[in-house]
Amino acid sequence: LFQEQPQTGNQYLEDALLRSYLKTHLPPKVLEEVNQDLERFGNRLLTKIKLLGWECELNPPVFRQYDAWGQRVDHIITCSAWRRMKEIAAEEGLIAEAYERRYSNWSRLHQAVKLYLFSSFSGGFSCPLAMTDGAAKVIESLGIPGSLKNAFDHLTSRDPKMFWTSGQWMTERRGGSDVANGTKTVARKQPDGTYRLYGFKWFTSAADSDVTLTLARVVDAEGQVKEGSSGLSLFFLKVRDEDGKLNSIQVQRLKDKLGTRQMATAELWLDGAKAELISAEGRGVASISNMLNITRIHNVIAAVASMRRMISLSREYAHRRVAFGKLLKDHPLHMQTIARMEVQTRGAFLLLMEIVRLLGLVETNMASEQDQLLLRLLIPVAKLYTGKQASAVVVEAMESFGGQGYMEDTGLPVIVRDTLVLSIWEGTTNILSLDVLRSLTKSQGQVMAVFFSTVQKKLELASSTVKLEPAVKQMRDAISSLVQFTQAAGSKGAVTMELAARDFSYTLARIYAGALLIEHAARPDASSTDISAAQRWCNQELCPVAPELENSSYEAEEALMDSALVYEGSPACGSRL
Ligand code: UCC
Repeated sequence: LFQEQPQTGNQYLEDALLRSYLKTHLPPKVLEEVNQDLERFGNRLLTKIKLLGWECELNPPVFRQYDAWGQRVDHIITCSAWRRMKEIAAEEGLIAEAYERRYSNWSRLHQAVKLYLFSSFSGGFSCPLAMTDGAAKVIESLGIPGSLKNAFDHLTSRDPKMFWTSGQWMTERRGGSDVANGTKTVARKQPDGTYRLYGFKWFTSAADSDVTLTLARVVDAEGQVKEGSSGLSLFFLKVRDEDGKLNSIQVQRLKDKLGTRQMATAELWLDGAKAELISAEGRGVASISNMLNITRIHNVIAAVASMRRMISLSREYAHRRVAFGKLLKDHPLHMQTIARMEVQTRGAFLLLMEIVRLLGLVETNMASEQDQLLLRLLIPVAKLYTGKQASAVVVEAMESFGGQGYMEDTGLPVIVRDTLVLSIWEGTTNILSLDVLRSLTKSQGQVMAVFFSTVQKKLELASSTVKLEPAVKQMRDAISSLVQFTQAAGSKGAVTMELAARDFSYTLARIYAGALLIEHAARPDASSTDISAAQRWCNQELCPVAPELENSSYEAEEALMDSALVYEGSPACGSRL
């Protein structure tokens, strides 16, 4: 029995939704140029970059701690394909595009689309690019101070010889979520105004990067540090000096990860690493949030890209593979399964485009206050939701290949493994749900007002499209349930909201994506598939937080019962329950 290998072509040309989105939103002149660039890039991905990505998978980084003569060298050896990816990233302007702003507010979207096409072929190089973009963003938001101008130029360069990548060293031994309490690294001020960092960074991705941003606690004149979030400050450092020697950093070991194995993640000892303080003292978390918001958007890019890639392979395979006497594509149940994944991917894709559209407006001073609030809310919503969607879709898509999907050398398990991290790093689903609440609190509820008014406006656009009436009705019902929930939860206090945070965030994601799908389907040149995608999306439970409130899931007694259910029979806490 031999199977035919799925053969996909230029991923830009084959992505109908992407192309119709660009056609709808980009000004004609920008569309013309961007279209040309993406078609060319799609060919380069297909003919060159895809092979390099696979080479990166086959040749993961190796750690060499000592040389032949017993000298400690701590070399992380990466393969030539990985190093070539870095050059390609520069040549293609995968970071530069967003900062040069040659297409004004559309530059960010152009960059995001290129990253989206690149992601599944990048052999894991999307990760350093995410952090590089985040570092450039932090430096730009500081007004590109003189001391960081050189670094900014390197991070945003199109010259492969100049281009630098950045790390983001946030996670210490106590974990990566509770940064405020988990960060033990200290910073000692030097007579020349620089700092020396001492501490242990437990999870540093792309440890072969040129520079990094990291958090530490400044030691005061009495030798004390301030604990908690307000004791953290943000530092910039070069990983190596001019001679290529590590900056008083020791590599303890490389992490043995489930996926993203192409990319070196290391445990690092900082033993006096020379660094520059780049935030106000005690404003480390707020300052690194600029980076986090960018890396979280990259996470969304990767999530949508892996869904799109798996569907692309799956539909192509269905076109070739015969079972039970006919092609898979002629089995309605098989097509129904892929179509359901397609609808999920479309919703996620439009959420991504909305975020980068808004970011582009913010970065060119064209955003209203409402746009800024909406962006603040939608980043964690999209990150947490698409991470979960992607995990489900890629596993389902793997199954659509039968046993072949489980075979390593098809490359499919690699996509699955690499996707599973997307709901973990850059903030887990629950941490991001709490960040959604943080955005509500910080804006005193304004983000919700903007959310409701934006969704309503999008629905109004569809008022004359008869075929969208059922979807619009489902959305209006969901919105009124959400309004009722927010009123009810408001009178119940913080514990209710915390327990509801995940369902609430899912609700926001489903309603907002529903509005985007309806908006896209209400275009004059919308296709029947656009309408169907909107309708099918809206057929799901759009407001999962409402029935759960009805079920009393967020009451204190239910929270106690959660623990009882979890720990029944466990020797750990059994006696206390
Ligand atoms: O590093 C990692 C792996 C690297 C690999 C990267 C690859 C990316 C690949 C992408 C695809 C290929 S993983 C480590 C990830 N760690 C995190 O994401 C951290 C997760 N934890 C959180 O997000 C927490 O919620 C914290 C750390 C933000 C909580 O800290 P605090 O100090 O308790 O939070 P506060 O006190 O609420 O917030 C402190 C300040 C506030 O500002 P002010 O003081 O002005 O009121 C907040 O409003 O920070 C502000 N802030 C934010 N601002 C906090 N979060 C945000 C935000 N998201 N946006 C804007």
